[in-house]
Amino acid sequence: MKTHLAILAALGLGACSAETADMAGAKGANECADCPEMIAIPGGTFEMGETVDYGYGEMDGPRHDVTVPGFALAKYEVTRGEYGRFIADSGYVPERKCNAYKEDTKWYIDPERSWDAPGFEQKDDEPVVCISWNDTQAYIGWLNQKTGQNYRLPSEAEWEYVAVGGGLGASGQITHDEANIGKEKCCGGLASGKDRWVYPAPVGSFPADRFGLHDIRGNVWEWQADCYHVNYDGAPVDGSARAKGCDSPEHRAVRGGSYGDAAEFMRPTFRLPGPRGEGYFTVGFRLASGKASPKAGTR
Ligand SMILES: [Ca+2]
Ligand SMILES: [Ca+2]
Repeated sequence: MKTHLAILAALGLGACSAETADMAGAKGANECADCPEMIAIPGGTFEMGETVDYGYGEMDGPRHDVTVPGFALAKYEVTRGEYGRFIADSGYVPERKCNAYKEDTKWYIDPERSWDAPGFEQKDDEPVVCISWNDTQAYIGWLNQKTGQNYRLPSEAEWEYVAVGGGLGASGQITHDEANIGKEKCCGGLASGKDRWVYPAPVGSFPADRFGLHDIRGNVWEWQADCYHVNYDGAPVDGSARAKGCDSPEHRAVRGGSYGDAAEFMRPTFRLPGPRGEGYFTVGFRLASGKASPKAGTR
């Protein structure tokens, strides 16, 4: 996502060691008409993060062991159709602060754009964008009330764990045959090979990873539960989201790159911050559920 969304980056791989899954709360399929399709992810320990320095100081490290309990992650990004049902049912008014860019412009908040008018044509089976982190929380609150489930955003640890263990482009070598990505050089969408999309593709247009998850890489960035901190000093090591001690408490992390980004942004350890009250025309979200309750351990 253009370099301005932030400042930052990283790379790394770690071996996943599968353990007996604690699948408390993990759902393997649709629980109800309004419930998203969830994939059970077995727990394990992996090496998270890698220290990098792009000229702004060290970030995204140190590399450290994290043990992720079994949990469940949605097979697809939340779609525009799903978000639209929430809006129609609840009357919720999303924050209309959608960041976008045009050719040769920097990011700016475009008051004309919103989840239902992101600046390009969209169908209901494409991922919703232009929603803030706060808007994701409103959706999750509504969905939990409606379904009796306990959905949430994934933690950065959970997301990186599946990005590494999913096997798809774990080295960061994602191509247009594997995911909806953008131009090699900054910035914007590009259709090439099996990637026929300049803007978001219908979810599930590309092959699933080893877990059965689609579009972890590319299509749209995905909001994470964690407040943003430049490195992992003081971060939980139990797979839970970082909720305190952040140097940017009003920012939340996004992961995975988008239709408008080059493959280098798809590396498992790559992360960027965004203000929780603003959206981006390249950022959506994905639901998680199941165990990720904080324990005492931190780095
Ligand atoms: Ca594309
Ligand atoms: Ca994605």
